[in-house]
Amino acid sequence: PVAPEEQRFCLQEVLDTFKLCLSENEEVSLEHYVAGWRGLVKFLNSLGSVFGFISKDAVNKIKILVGHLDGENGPKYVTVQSMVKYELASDLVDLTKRGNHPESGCRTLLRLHRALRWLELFLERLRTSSEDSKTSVMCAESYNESLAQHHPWLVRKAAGMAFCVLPGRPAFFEVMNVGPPEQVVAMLGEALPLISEVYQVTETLYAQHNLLDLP
Ligand code: 1Q0
Repeated sequence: PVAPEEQRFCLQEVLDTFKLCLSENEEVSLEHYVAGWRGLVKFLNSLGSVFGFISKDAVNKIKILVGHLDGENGPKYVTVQSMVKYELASDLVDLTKRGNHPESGCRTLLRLHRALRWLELFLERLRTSSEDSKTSVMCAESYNESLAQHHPWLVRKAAGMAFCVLPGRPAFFEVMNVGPPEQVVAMLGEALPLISEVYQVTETLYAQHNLLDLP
C-alpha cells in the first residue's frame, strides 16, 4: 500500500517535471513527460471515481510508453525526437490505419499530446478566471476546442457528464495544494509557458513528420 501523502497531488511537483522535460536543444524527455502525466493523473484521481474512465486511459498510455522506455530498445526512447526517428525508420508506426502497431510510441504519445493542449487551454482559463467562474464550463470549453475534435460522440458525452461534477473553483484550487488562490494563480502563470513550450515543440515535430493524424 502506498502512503497517502505519496498519492497527494502537488502542483509544484507537476510544474517541476514539465520544467525538466525540455532540454537546451529543445528535445522533449520522454521520462519526464510521462512523469508529468503521472502527476496529473494523481490530481484526477483525487477528484473522485467519476473520472476513473479518463484516468484509466491515461494510465494505460503511460504504461505503454514506460514499457518502451524500459524495453530492450529503451535508449531509442529517451526523447520524443529519438522515438519518432527510431519508430519511423524501423516501420513501427501504423500511418494510415490501425494494424500491426497499435501500441507505437508515436500514436500513444499523440493522444497525450492532444490532451496537453486541453490542459493548456483549461489552465489558462483557470488562471484568468474570477472567483465565481465555473470550472465545469471552463473545462468543457477547453475540451470542445481541443480533444473533443478527436473523440467520438459517446466519449464526448461521457466527458461532458464528468465535467458537470467537477468541484467549484475554491475546492479545485484547494486540491492543487499550493496555498491561497493568489499563489495558485501565480504558479499557473509560471507553469503555462513551460507546458505550452513542450506542446509546441512536440506539435512542430509531429507536423514535420506528418504524424498528427495517426490512427
Ligand atoms: C479536471 C478534469 C479532467 C478532465 C480531462 C479531460 C479529458 C477528457 C478525456 C475523456 C476521454 C477519456 C476516455 C478515453 C479516450 C480514448 O479513446 C482517447 C483516444 O485513445 P485511443 O487509444 O482510443 O485512440 N484517449 C485520449 O484522448 C487520451 C485522454 C487522456 C486524458 C488525460 C487527462 C488527465 C487529466 C488530468 C487532470 C488535470 C487536472 C488539471 C489541473 C491540474 C493542475 C496542474
